[in-house]
Amino acid sequence: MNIAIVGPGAIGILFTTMLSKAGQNVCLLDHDKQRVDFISKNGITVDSKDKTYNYQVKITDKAGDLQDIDLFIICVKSYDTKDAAMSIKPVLKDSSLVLTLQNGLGNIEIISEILGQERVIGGVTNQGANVISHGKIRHAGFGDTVIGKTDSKIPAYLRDIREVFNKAGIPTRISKDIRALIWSKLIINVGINALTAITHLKNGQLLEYEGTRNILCQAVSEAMKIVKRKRIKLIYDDAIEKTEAVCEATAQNISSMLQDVLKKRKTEIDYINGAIVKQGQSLGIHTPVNSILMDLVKSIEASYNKTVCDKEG
Ligand code: KPL
Repeated sequence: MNIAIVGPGAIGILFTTMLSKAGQNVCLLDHDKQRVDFISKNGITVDSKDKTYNYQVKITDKAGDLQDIDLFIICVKSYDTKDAAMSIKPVLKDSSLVLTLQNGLGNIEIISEILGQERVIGGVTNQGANVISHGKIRHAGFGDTVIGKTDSKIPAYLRDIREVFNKAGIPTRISKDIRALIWSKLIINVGINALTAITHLKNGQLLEYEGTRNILCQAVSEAMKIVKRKRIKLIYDDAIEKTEAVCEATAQNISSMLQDVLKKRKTEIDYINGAIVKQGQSLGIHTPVNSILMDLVKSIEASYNKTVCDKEG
């Protein structure tokens, strides 16, 4: 399968490497020319549980290089979804499919509007990975990946993608209810991401302290009120239990939002806890804990460029 991965974050790099290693024809699209040159020369290094390996991958900074692509996998941050979709629009062939493996709410809608709903596949991954440096990642958690269509159909190409992913060592299954899938992942991110970004704790450490455990439970419980009102059937029974299980499964992982904060980058807070606050407002459901988490992360972002003394003064 000819695959293009859009977005050089940890998940984009991980999928590029695993799918290339499994013999697929994969190219990574990265807007940063300097990083493209570095990775072209040095390949990708993956630190995994028990081994480290280096792998040569195809990478480009020009969307025009991506010809005859069967599957685009969008791995950019939610606030870059529109730009990513626009950049690949000119190189799509009629049969090209576009899979989003992003966090947060709203990505399927944005991609569908720009590239056409019929080619869009929703997906979530609980693989945990962190960027260590240019071209070097740590594969910290081996969660599952779930894909599905918004119309609940299971066309043959969905099975093909599942097979390609499974053969590459990315455990993947298909769901008929993509909305449930996106919300099921969102709830986990609501419980983990902002809290780790604020406390600088790894996912597993959130369970070690009464305070963080309590806040995690409250943030998830608020989000569950929205889930119930919208009559969304999640893919697990107990949201708090599931979020805690993901903390354990990805215990050593630095969440994507904490990685952003550590690198002083914009976060996806508006698409995660911010999305819960917004939904709560439109449904008349109070979400005070999510609102505080959102305000704290936004304050952290806004004060990136202040020194400690500035902050004190
Ligand atoms: O999706 C994640 C993220 O960091 O964004 C989790 C599942 C929390 C793993 O770190």
